[in-house]
Amino acid sequence: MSPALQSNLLNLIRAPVALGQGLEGVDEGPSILIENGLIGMVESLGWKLGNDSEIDIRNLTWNSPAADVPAHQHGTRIKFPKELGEACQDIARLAEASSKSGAFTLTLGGDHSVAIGSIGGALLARPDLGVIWVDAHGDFNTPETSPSGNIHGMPLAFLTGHMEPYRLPSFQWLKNHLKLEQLVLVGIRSIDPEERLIMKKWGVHVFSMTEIDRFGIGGVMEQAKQILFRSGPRPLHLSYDIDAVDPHFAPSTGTKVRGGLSYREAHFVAECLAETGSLVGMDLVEINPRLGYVDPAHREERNVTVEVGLELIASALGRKIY
Ligand SMILES: [Mn+2]
Repeated sequence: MSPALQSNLLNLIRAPVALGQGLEGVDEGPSILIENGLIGMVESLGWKLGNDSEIDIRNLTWNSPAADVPAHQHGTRIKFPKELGEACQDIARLAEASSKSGAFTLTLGGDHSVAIGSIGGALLARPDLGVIWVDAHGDFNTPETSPSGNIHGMPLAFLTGHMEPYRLPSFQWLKNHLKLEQLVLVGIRSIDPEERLIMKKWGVHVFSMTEIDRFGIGGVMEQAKQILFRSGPRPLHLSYDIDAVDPHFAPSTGTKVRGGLSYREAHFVAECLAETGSLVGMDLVEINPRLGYVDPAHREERNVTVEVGLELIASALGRKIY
């Protein structure tokens, strides 16, 4: 158990949300992880399952009209802000209550938009939360820079308050914003051109694959911890997008980018955060079992991705090699 927690309880939030991106199937992430033994694994590592909640997704349908946010230079609108704002608020209520109770909060996506809820909620309970965002992408788009309008490419713009100027009513519950000293990105290798400009302007702490090549994953994680613990220890949240892992090891995901974390690098990130004793929450998002399922020849791809996802959770929950 992490010393930052008040018990060995782990609360599970199932967030089968897919509207933050364009492919059906990512909403099956929570159920496939659980069918493949998540709860037994969690308990075998010494945790007790507390609340096991699933958010209500009846209003999340692909037929909803895009909200009336004016089209920007790419001609895209932000897609499903009302539906996703409400879903994230449900997640945030659960995450806030879980954080206040001193339990570990594990949120299963769903696409990465769910982290607006899990982290936004955790921030209401712990405003000093540090976040390690592990991802192939920058996830810092705004409606003006986003080529797609998909919210799963924007969660960090929401969480840091850079979406405030767009005044989306369904996200008004998001109160405590992440300061950039509370956030590091790891594993990044695909940033949209204008997204890159705003990330540089704002001074985001980014450890791209280039830094991982240069310093090794051990060196990068030391630097990441130095940033997050600069003014003393703080509780940490790991937001893990499975697409950070190289598609060779985790192919069943919607926006694959080559040149990602190796199997061991992916695990090291989680192991080294577990070792800090400060980890209080984790998201695992963007596993899309359907992408490895439609064609029976790809069954193996789906299986390996789910397996890697389960193993990364185990590493974050304290499983060690030795
Ligand atoms: Mn992401």
